[in-house]
Amino acid sequence: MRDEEKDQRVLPGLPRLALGALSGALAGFAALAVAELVATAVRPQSSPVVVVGGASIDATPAEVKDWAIRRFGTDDKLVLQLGILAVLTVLALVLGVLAMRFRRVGAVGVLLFGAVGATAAVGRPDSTGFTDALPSVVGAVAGALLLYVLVSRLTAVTFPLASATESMAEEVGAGPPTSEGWDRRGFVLAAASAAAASAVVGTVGRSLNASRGQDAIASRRKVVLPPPGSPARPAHKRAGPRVPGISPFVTPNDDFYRVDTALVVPKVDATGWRLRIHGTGVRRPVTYSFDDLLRRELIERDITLTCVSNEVGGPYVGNARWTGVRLADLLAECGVKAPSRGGPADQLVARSVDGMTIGSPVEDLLDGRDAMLALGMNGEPLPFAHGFPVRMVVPGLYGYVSACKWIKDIELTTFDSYDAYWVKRGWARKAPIKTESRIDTPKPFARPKAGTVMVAGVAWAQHRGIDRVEVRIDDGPWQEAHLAAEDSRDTWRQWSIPWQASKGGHTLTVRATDRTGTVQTDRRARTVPDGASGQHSVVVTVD
Ligand SMILES: Nc1nc2c(c(=O)[nH]1)N[C@H]1C(S)=C(S)[C@@H](COP(=O)(O)O)O[C@H]1N2
Ligand SMILES: [Mo]
Repeated sequence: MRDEEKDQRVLPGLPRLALGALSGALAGFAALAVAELVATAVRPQSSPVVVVGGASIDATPAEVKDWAIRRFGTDDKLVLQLGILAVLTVLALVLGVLAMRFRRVGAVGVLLFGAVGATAAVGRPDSTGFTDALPSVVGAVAGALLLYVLVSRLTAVTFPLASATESMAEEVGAGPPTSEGWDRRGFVLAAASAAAASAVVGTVGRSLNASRGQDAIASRRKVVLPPPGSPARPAHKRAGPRVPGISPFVTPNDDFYRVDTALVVPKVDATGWRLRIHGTGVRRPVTYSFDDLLRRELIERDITLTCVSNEVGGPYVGNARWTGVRLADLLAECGVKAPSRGGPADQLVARSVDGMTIGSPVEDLLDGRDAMLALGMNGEPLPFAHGFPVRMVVPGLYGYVSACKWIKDIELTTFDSYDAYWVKRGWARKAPIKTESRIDTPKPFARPKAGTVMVAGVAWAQHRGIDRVEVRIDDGPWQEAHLAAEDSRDTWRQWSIPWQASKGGHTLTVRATDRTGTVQTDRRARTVPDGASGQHSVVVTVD
């Protein structure tokens, strides 16, 4: 009698498939749990979901990634990981069903997923070598073994010896030794203990991984930022409009938008951190420690950061008081010259500990603007999510071409010879921030009462400065809004205008004019390749 006929007889169709699928799911769960535990010994970034997630982020076309950032915001990473888990679950269920028919194929399938994870792990730009493959490999072996064991219980009446099972096929055909014809007790026992063990192993692994980085946390706690030699303008000089609902001039660190590709926030120990500056036209390559930078004169500047993925009216813009060292000084000390003064390098490529590459025009960095290596954000050391210990901040350039977080290396090169991470994925090589304005209040679809309604928001054109903001009600004339005193041309400006609101539906539209005289265009452009344009409108109903 052929194997599958025997199996069908001992356990009827549907429950048989369901139990096979369950075995697959348990095997997948066990594989991930074991991998998580192994990752604690390697590094949290080597866990399969993280490496496969990272590889998918890198492989995602600009349009899709941009959509994900817009659609899910800072939750995009959570959504991605849940998506990967969902796909893995489906595949595990299928493998389980397959394994009922072809026991070895199921196990080999699990191992193949391990190979995919291992390949992704070793191929990550921040990979530390073949050890990164260990979590995927060990996890897959554990999963494959478990699947084999479970399916054996389902398809063989006499376990544990699979070979014995085969040789006894005749016997089995002659009459199953148990009333159900499959090792129900053995299966339930194996499945339940595997599930319990996986839950424990996975939980322990997760919490160990989450508690990693204590040295980095301690090193951050120890940082004392000396008073800046060159302080920012005093805050009292810029009494902004106090309108409820308007963005505060300074965005608190906890509210500051976060956009990056890191599925695990890098926790860098400042004590061991080094920054190397080298490359084309660097006459004296140097390496700085964190203390080297702290000992230099610090500048403190208010600078508004904006993401190229920010849609018109979107949330990916924030203003902070940054403390750091002037990048131009460091470059000058290394002998770097601006291209306009004969320097051979026109692109500065910053590299982070997590393998990000960000390219900025050398000309912009040396034109006198306050491009800096920031160590502090709003009076405290950089939060880990915003680049501790050191990141770049450059007024006037979108984050993806300037604001490298967790920076560790600066290479001078040319735009002709190297495309940085986002450029390879369809974004523009150079991207100055576009003149934009946003209505913060009233919110879309608000229902204010008729009478005086304050319309207010922020406008930005970093490094050019905002000169005027105008608001239009429906198709009426543009009316000039009141602008808060300018802090510097590198920050946004708050604006407000009282509106005598009459009952009914209204559309409010805002536009800014920058100091070059450029009026914010009403021509809508998508975020890819160099930033969205258009005017922000809000529709409200006045009661
Ligand atoms: N290492 C690293 N640095 C990075 C990124 C990243 O993905 N990785 N994203 C950049 C982008 S696109 C932006 S807009 C800013 C956002 O900085 P924030 O998260 O501190 O607001 O960081 C930039 N620096
Ligand atoms: Mo960005």
